[in-house]
Amino acid sequence: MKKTRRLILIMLMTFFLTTGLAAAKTTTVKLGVVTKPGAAQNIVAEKFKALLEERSNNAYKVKVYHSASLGNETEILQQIQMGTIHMGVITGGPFDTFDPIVRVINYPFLFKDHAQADAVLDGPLGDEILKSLETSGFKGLAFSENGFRNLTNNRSAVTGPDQVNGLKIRVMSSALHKAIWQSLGANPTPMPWPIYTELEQGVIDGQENPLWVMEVYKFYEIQKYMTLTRHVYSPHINVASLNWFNKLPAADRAMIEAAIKEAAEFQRRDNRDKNAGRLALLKEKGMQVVETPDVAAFRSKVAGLKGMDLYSDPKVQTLLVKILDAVK
Ligand code: EAX
Repeated sequence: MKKTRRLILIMLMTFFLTTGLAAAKTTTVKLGVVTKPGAAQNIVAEKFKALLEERSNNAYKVKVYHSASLGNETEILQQIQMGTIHMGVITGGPFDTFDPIVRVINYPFLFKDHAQADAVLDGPLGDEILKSLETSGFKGLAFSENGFRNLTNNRSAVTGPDQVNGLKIRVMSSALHKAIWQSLGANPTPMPWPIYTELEQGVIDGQENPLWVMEVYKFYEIQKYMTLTRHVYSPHINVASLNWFNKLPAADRAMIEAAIKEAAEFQRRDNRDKNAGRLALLKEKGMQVVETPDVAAFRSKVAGLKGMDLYSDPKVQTLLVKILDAVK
């Protein structure tokens, strides 16, 4: 009898001890995105959450803070630098002020298609960009995508630079994106996401984003014309706070890195698979679409950008030359 009681006691103690330990070991990863459920960034975040929680047997929990509940993309990045947010899936544009090297991938008309973008970003040149982010406190983990950006507006159908002249458009918080649209003759204003109200109220005539944005954010309700300019291939950079990440055990770092890379690849495929359906839907909703604008005319307007101050940092210029060479 005594023996049995002792055994039960030991079993109970073991139970409390192990569950207690397991609870103490759970790490909650705070991940920020500016967009809402269904958006490209959220698809990456949710897939990463599922993969990491499952593979770590819930030792890691991922809490996705979406819809700018932690601030806009610049503010999320600042909090990741400080380590108060652990991870983020953030559009390439706003990285501009943290590390000018990202301007290289946002260079206008750089990639002709997805295969070319993947070859560069998944290769050594992409790694150089991810590595460079460490100087500003980010662990660069993977590239997922917003996609090729297209112009929408309410003033007139745009077939070439002539109709862009004087167009009031919103751009991301990025010196490069502002310079691109100035070179094209527009009147660009940097504003953080979201921008529905500004478009609805007519504060701006237009904006530029990939097809999924026009669908998920219902821009077809408030924007009449769309032109498939594909002027910038817009990646997301999936980052972690470098300080936080470096303190994790090596096996956990590898698990996180593998999970976010897989989530990114999953999302890129998902996004691309849906593009044809999106274009059809946007037309059906009444948007007037120019599918083959005068890209050569747009390109010649932005040709001077690579010699501008924006690219004058030797590290940035060297990488730009390498990437331009790789996509020839
Ligand atoms: O997904 O601010 C922007 O235009 C970005 O593309 C944003 O991430 C929307």
